[in-house]
Order: sequence, then C-alpha cells, then structure tokens
Amino acid sequence: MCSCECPSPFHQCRGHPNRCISPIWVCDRNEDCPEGDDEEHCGFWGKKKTLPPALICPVKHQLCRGTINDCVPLEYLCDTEKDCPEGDDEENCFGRLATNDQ
Ligand SMILES: [Ca+2]
Ligand SMILES: [Ca+2]
Repeated sequence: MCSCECPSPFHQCRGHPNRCISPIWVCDRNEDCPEGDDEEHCGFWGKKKTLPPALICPVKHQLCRGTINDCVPLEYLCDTEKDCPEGDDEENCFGRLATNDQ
C-alpha cells in the first residue's frame, strides 16, 4: 500500500499515486491524468459547466433578465405591467409611467 495519497481536495490519478490533480483541474474537460480519470464521473459538474445556450429573442423582443427564454415584445416594455419575472421590462423607463419599486 502506498501512503502517499493526495491531500483531501486533490484528485489522485488512478494508478499514479504520486500524481495529484488540483481540484480546479478536475472536470475541467482536459485530461490531466494519464488515464483521464480526472474527467470521469463529471456528469454533474460537466453539465453545470455547459449552460444552455441563451435563446435569441426574435426581433423587437427583449430577453428578460435571468431567463434564457422569456422574450417580451418591445411594446410590452414600460407599459407599467411587469411581464418579466423580475420586472426588468419596467426598468429604465425614463420619464415613462414606470412604477419605481425596486
Ligand atoms: Ca482535468
Ligand atoms: Ca411590461
């Protein structure tokens, strides 16, 4: 048995007791271990790094803040009715009838 295990957050490469991979290199989609096992079992992290692509709103639409698919038509902006989850379609309505509750 080898007692030269990697300290806690580090990943020890399979079959390479002296090869310690920094946690920031684990699941970074580059194989840093000879066998690439630092990139195994990355299902969760791998997914987390792959954010869904932001939907591009059609013309004359605005994407709501914090969303990827909430598009509101431009005529809904500053109509004093919150159409976005965070109500950002009612922000920056200078001189308009915007409700100013922040
Ligand atoms: Ca890696
Ligand atoms: Ca609105």
